[in-house]
Amino acid sequence: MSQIALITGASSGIGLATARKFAECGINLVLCGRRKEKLEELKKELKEKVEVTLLSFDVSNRKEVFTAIESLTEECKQNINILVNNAGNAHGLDTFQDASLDDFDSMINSNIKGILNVTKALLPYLIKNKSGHIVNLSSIAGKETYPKGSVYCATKHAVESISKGMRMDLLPLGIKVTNIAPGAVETEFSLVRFKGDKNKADAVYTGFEPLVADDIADAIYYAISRPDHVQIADMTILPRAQASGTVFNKK
Ligand code: 8X3
Repeated sequence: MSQIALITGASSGIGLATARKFAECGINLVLCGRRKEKLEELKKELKEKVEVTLLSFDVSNRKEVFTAIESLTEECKQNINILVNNAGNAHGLDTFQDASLDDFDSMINSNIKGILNVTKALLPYLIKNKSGHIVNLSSIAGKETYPKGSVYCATKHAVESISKGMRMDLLPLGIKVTNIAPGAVETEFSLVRFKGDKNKADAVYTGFEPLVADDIADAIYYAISRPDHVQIADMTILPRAQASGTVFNKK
């Protein structure tokens, strides 16, 4: 049976790498993001391999999410069976006392409300199709809290909890839930966290070999391609030179 995957945050980083990996493996795609031009470029690249549909919305905007998902063709809605909740970001790396409420709001909106909005909008179709796999992108920050990361870490702890809760509640419906918790992956993540300060962003990944987005895309594909009776519940993936959120073996 041909598969269809919806990936949020598909215009860059782990989402983009996952789209490429899935296309290589013949999985049709619904690619979601805010940056329409980037999605169009990706569609041009992948449409020879698989069917690609684009949806442009902000995951934190409930109305936009539901309208976009409703706009999918009936055929797509009847066959969609994989959801990769990848969209999310860190805004700032500051002590609690210095961090801004605006940054807190941005992280809560994209990292928590985003998963809730997209999953609730798509879930009726996964349930109707009696087949489904939801992959939630957490972080090492969902396993531990580090200094200056209180709210980012809180949002990723929420993802961990939501993944566990979904896995239990969706169990009778036959829907698998996988939680993936990467450590340091060199993407636009740090550039966004440091609001475009490239020096600060680059410094995060110097002195060791970080993960790249393809490493996580491989793990996501591994999780969704297991035999039917196997459910990968949780994967924590670190660079060889990282032992925890803050412990690195830097040269
Ligand atoms: C991204 C990894 O270590 O910067 O979630 O929190 S980390």
